[in-house]
Amino acid sequence: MAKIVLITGATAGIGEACAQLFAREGYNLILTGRRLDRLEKLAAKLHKKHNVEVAIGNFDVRDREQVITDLEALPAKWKKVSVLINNAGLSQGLDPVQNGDLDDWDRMIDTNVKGLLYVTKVVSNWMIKNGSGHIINLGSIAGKEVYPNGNVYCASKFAVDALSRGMRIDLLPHGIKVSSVDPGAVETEFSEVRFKGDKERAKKTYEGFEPLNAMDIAETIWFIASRPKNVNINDIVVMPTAQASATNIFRH
Ligand code: NDP
Ligand code: 8X3
Repeated sequence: MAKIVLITGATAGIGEACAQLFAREGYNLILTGRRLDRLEKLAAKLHKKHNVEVAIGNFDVRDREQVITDLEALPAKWKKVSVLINNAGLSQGLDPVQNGDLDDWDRMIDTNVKGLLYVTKVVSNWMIKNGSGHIINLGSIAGKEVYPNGNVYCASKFAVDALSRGMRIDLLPHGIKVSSVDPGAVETEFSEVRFKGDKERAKKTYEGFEPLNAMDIAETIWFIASRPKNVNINDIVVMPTAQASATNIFRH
């Protein structure tokens, strides 16, 4: 059977681009997300185009019972996952901490930190049984630098950075590689989600410079996943050429 990649948050942006790229490379796919219609459409498209098998996990990563139940319900052949891409994540709001919305904070911490952990717990145990695997976490430049009003989103991505380091130590004896990718500005649905559907404000985020696109990050992830057995890429920070740091973007 072909190798299997499990991608969380495959209904949009970086996760969807990873699904396209790994399918092109012949991987069978487990695609997860909350929007079932998108998962079904993508699964049908990739099966037809690349003749790969696709399983769907239609769950919210914040719901730990559902994460465990849905993943464990997959047939045994799907549990031979070679690569887990912990991509599902979001930012909500961009406010100084004193004005922050508690629900926004919960959503970010529950998704970006706890959701990633729930999926990792299940899949790392499959990988331990299989004696190999590779986990690739989506961090962010926001997990390396704190920027104004980024407070809780940055904290959630600093947590991902810490988890990538911790997972690498704990899983090393089991033959499992752990890597992280930390992008700067990537034009996806990310800003629309951050600004709660305000498309104009979202568009402004990327005005006056050329941001990264989802496939730029998928290609980086593919590079990491396709290294030989003796090579692990711990961490890659990928920025748009026009972005020198989290807060320094050169706009025309
Ligand atoms: P998108 O908004 O385009 O995609 C986010 C994906 O995450 C969607 O597929 C969404 O699926 C899924 N998701 C969000 N919340 C949940 C949830 N509770 N349960 C299950 N799935 C969820 O954003 P990006 O592709 O840009 O973001 C992907 C990752 O990359 C995130 O972790 C983000 O923090 C990180 N990142 C993004 C950057 C950027 O500038 N865009 C830069 C650095 C890092 P659905 O809504 O269907 O559940
Ligand atoms: C997304 C990039 O700079 O908006 O993680 O935090 S940023």
